[in-house]
Amino acid sequence: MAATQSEEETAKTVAKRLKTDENCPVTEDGDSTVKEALSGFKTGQILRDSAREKNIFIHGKFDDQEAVVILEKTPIRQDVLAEMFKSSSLTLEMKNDIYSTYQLQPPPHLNGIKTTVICPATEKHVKKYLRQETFLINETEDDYRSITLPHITQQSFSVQWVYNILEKKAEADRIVFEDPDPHVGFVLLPDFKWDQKQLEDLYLIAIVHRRDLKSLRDLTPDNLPLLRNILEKGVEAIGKKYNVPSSKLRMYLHYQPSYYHIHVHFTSLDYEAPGCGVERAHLLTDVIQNLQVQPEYYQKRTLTFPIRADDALLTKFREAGKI
Ligand code: DD3
Repeated sequence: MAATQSEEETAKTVAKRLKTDENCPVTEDGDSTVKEALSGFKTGQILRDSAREKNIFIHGKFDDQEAVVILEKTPIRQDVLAEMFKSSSLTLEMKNDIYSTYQLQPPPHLNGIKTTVICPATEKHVKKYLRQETFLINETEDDYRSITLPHITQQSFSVQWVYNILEKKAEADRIVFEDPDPHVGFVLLPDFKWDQKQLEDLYLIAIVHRRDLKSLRDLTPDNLPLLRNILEKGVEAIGKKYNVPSSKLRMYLHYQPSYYHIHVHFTSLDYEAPGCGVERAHLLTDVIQNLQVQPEYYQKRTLTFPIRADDALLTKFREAGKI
């Protein structure tokens, strides 16, 4: 019964590499390196790719689970050059006068591709990566109350991954700094857009412990101690760990945020992070001052933000005759 045995063997391997109930290639326990973990991925639509950014976003399936896989080549690091030159093979492509081109084959450990897997992925995840036209919305106080707030309540976007971080159920080993205070405390950790291999594209997020603040719109002067705490201790922790001073840090909140649990972005000034433009980013220092000058600033002011053509919120603004 060799066939049965190999089938059993396969089932065991699959069970080992797939975590519990989901047929997604997640490894939590034991070895974090899994061979052929992506071999079960059936490629579907290419959602987006960029030769300049050297990445590709693929919609596909693991068995019957919808998934998005993101592959990205990362920058070449100076500190590995010596080893790279020493242990790579070189294949000539062409030679002409003083000019020649090659394919260099680095050893596997210097040739990694940053990979992100979202599985099971919802339609929202799939849409997120499709290129889309965007529009600006000027959201008044009334618009927020009558259109945006009902929309975010009704959609009930999951922030389970945020709670997992706060409860140390995920990424606990990646935490750079934590202030455990329930009112002004937060967790600072690398955003997963950053592979932490170089400081040029440094990207961390401060996620607050309290769970009652959805976005900028909820901020009042009561939250000034929280915001000042994030500014002060976030800067201090990043200075200590990465030796990057506050004068090289861009600290801001998004409006609209991509998840409705208040958080602050810390990115390197030398890196034009996606979403750091004027149409979406609100500098933490400005937010603090606005609240000092006008207590109801973020409840009263019209806030402008970009929105994708396929976003349901845009439809709601259209239906209300607001654009
Ligand atoms: C997200 C915004 C959210 C797809 C993608 C990202 N940093 C995260 C889960 C864990 C994380 C993040 C949603 C989701 Cl690619 C859908 O981001 C995260 N962990 N930004 C960290 N450290």
